[in-house]
Formats: sequence, C-alpha cells, structure tokens
Amino acid sequence: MAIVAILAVAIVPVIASARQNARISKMLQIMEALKTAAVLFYADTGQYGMLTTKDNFAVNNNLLADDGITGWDGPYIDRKFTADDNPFGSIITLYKAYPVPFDLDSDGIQDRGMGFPGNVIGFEVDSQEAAQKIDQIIDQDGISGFWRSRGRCQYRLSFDIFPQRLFVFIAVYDNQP
Ligand SMILES: [Ca+2]
Ligand SMILES: [Ca+2]
Repeated sequence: MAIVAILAVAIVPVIASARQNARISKMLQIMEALKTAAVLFYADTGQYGMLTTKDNFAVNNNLLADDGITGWDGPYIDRKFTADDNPFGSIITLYKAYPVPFDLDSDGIQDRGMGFPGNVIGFEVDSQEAAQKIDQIIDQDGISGFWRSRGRCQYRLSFDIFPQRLFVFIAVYDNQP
C-alpha cells in the first residue's frame, strides 16, 4: 500500500507535465498555421490579416473571408478557430497591429509600440509555467532577467475578460527591419 501511494505521488506530476507539454505542442501548431496564413495574406495584399475566436470583437476575419482587399486570394486558413482550439481554453487572436509594446531584439528597449502594424498572435494559457515554457521555445531564452517582456514572445496577466489568466503574445510578422 505504501509503495502504491509513493508511486501515485511520483506519477501525478509526470502526467500533469505531459498534459501541459501536449497543450503547448498543440498551441505551437496553431501558431504555425496562423503564421503561415498571415505571411501568405501579406504577400498577396500587402496588408496584415486578422482572425479571432471572439464573436463580440469588431474585426474582420479576413484570413477566411474576402472583405474587399485588393489581391485577396484566400481563404488562407481552412476555418475560424474556436475556444476549443486553444488547449488552455478561450481566446486565440491574430492581431493586425501590436496589442502591447514589444522589445523584439531583447535589448531592454521597446522597439514596437502599441498599434504598430504587424501580426501578433495572442492567446491565453493557464499558468506562468506554461507561458515560460512557450517563451523559452520561441525565444530560446534563459529564465532570468526580463525574458517575459523581451523577444518575440512575452506574456502578461490578461487585461481582457479573464483577469486572473495569463495572456501570451507572439510577434509573427511585421515586414519591418
Ligand atoms: Ca529593443
Ligand atoms: Ca521572451
């Protein structure tokens, strides 16, 4: 009985970690699909596309539907994402302007302000650990310093509808040096 209990204690964190890694892996796949679509959209139209899971968000889902932009040759992605596509639950949005300031070259100085034109993927995760792992994969950062607000990937507490959750932002494409 004692052995069974010890095994259970040892296995639970392993299962939790495997589940988290699977969620991160799925999120990275979604990010790649969005990035590919965003780059193709830009190549055809010279503009930044947009896609969101939010029904109440006043944007065009123009990776999917032609809203009259010259050169549009989509759809660039096969369907609209839903909250179920985010393995952590809730929002995935491809923004066409930076929703937060970015320090893309990690020198400690913000070089992309809010509203700067470009594609940024934002999505929610359920823990700082998940956000940190994603940041490390994207930016290949160490965990010290200001990694969470530097590089292509950063995170912050959600300012949106779930104030207790973490929102991860990944800059994918802005066609600027
Ligand atoms: Ca910088
Ligand atoms: Ca980072």
